Amino acid sequence: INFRTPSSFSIKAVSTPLTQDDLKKLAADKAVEYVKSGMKLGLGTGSTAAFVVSKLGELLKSGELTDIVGVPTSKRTYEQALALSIPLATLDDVPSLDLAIDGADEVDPNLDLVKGRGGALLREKMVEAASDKFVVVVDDSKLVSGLGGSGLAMPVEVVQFCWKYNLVRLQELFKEEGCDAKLRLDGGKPYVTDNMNYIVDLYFKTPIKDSKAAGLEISAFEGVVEHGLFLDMTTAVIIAGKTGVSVKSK
Ligand code: ABF
Repeated sequence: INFRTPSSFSIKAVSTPLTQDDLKKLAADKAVEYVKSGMKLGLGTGSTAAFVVSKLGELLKSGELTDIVGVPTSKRTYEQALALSIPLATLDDVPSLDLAIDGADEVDPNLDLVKGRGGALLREKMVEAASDKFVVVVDDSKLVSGLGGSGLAMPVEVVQFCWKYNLVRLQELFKEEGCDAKLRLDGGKPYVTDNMNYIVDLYFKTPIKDSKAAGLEISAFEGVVEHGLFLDMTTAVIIAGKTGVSVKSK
């Protein structure tokens, strides 16, 4: 990855204790150093990505960055970027992007990801797949040894029609991993994505054995729109921890 900074470095943490938000902001600020004027950018979703968007807004306002175009990965990010006067487009207008920056829910040693606990997985995957480089910003709580190994959800976006049928099929598919599948709820009602679909969250007792095969099998189900396994997409991961910020790239 040809960034303005070296591919591996660390910054000494300041002596005051850092909150989770401080860590997210550190990772976000580091990622924004990779943005250059004139770039077409994928704008991620989630609390870490929100720090990225807000920094981009600041840099545009101060004139340090000019001429960028952002493609948001959710309605939330669209609203945030619009409020910051970041010029916006969609993949219809700008089908190929220079750089996308987004958060993640899990990062494995191969830099493969689980994403979508924030519900924006479909647009995230479309935008990030259309980008030359994809930089992930996380605090170190997101690092796992195997995907699905955090005990938290691996989301699958499904059409509303017969969602229960797909929920059962997904749970069956991962019997060996001790999978529990649940429809995501929001205030007691099904959570509805920006694309008017539902989300089935998969909870694994053990990490997914072969995530590539799993992704293909999930996608083969009719009515599955997208899944939260983001494989072979990452250019670099910026990780903020109590001892500093580091960058991992393949
Ligand atoms: C998006 O936001 C995701 O794909 C992921 O679900 C989530 C991470 O959020 P946060 O940065 O708030 O932990 O990047």
